[in-house]
Amino acid sequence: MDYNGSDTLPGPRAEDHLPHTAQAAAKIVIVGGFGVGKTTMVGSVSEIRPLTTEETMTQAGIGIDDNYGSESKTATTVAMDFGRISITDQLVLYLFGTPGQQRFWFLWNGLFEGALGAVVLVDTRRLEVSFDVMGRLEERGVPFVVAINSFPDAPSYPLPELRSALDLSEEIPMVECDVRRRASSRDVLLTLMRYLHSLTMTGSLR
Ligand SMILES: Nc1nc2c(ncn2[C@@H]2O[C@H](COP(=O)(O)OP(=O)(O)OP(=O)(O)O)[C@@H](O)[C@H]2O)c(=O)[nH]1
Ligand SMILES: [Mg+2]
Repeated sequence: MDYNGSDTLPGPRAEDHLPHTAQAAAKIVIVGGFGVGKTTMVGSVSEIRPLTTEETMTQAGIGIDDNYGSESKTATTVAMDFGRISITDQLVLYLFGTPGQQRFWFLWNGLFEGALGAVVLVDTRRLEVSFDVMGRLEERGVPFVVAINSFPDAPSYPLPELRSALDLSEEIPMVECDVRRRASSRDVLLTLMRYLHSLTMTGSLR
């Protein structure tokens, strides 16, 4: 077997190494329906090159793949996204984005395993899918925050109206975001961490 050239493989980059101050790590899942921006969020916020498992959506997927008229979307996650962010010097989050197409939802249970919390990404054009998503997290006892990813052509509603439409209880944080922006995605994760901390303080975190 020819191993010529194997020494030219790129080695780990400086940013791939865990900060030496890291003391704790938590697994966080980014979940939501098809095309809400999960892969975009993991990619925008990750400090390591994110792992994606995207496949091109082709004509063959017509009638099988979910489609809601997002003509510009050409790829879809078939297994998971993976990224990492140091949220403080001590705390590192491992981010797992789920596939959004319903035919891959069977993979979610594995991805939820050991997760400390979740971000539910919501597109206001398709609120209905969020009920299934939140229901599954509740079933698995994974606490979550809701982040409304604002697409330009999506209807904009006041957050209290959305909260009521999603039948979301008052204590669950809800924020607006633009997952293409690193700072915005990071703010969502900080909201989740603050929420998890408050649950720990009140003893409600399982
Ligand atoms: N305008 C706008 N476009 C966005 C935003 N977030 C994501 N997009 C675009 O919307 C498309 C969908 O994003 P993805 O990140 O692939 O969505 P996903 O949830 O991972 O999709 P699946 O894995 O197929 O479920 C991409 O073309 C993004 O560039 C946003 O906040 N605003
Ligand atoms: Mg994706």
